[in-house]
Amino acid sequence: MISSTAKARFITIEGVEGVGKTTNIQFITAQLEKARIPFIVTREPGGTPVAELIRQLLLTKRDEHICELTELLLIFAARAQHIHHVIAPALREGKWVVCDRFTDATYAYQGGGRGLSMEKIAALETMVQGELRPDITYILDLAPDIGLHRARQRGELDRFEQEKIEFFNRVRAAYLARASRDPERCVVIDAGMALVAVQSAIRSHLDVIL
Ligand code: T5A
Repeated sequence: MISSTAKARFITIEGVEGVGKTTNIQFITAQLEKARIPFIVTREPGGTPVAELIRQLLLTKRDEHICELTELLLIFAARAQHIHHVIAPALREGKWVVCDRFTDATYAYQGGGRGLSMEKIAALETMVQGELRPDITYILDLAPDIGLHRARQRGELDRFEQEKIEFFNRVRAAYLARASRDPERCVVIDAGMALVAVQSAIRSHLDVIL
């Protein structure tokens, strides 16, 4: 129920590449500003100088193959750093945190995409995050070929964006599976709609919370 999210302060935004996360985070923060809610905006992987270095390791294509387990551990290493230095302090200070991707991305990309066990991911989630979970997650849902087309228009593709379409189909399916298991937290929005319609859907949800 919406009323149960009245105290929500940790918002994440998720979806496959090029789905409009960055664009819609700007919209979300504009709504928070209007409501005079103190907030920070951050992203994963990244959000601190060290975590941003790990992001570079993860996104840059190299001759040496990064094995699946290394990828998973790097993502959680960056997340531990990010939580310790940025997310937890902001929440303690009463600031809302708006984060571009979080652990749902790990379940979707490393679990769905790479095929790592969800149990292994859940064990790391508990180790790194303790009780910390997002209060609201907007999952922007879009056919991966459309999102990748948008991403390609920006130029060079990163290590993930070079994956085959089947990889992204599994990522999308994993996001939707998580949303159906946790409908109170996850708000699925059709990101194939015009931007104004996507933002209207986000605003309808945010208006109730704010
Ligand atoms: N990763 C991350 C993991 O594998 N595991 C993890 O645990 C985590 C946290 C990070 C990569 O790391 C992986 C997943 C990722 O591959 P990223 O930079 O966060 O990469 O993710 P990207 O998806 O690559 O981010 P993008 O910047 O490409 O996409 P956005 O932010 O979703 O899209 P945005 O807002 O830049 O929009 C793209 C274009 O589409 C237009 C925009 O104007 C822009 O030109 N657009 C629309 N056009 C038409 N209609 C709409 N409704 C539109 N919305 C936006």
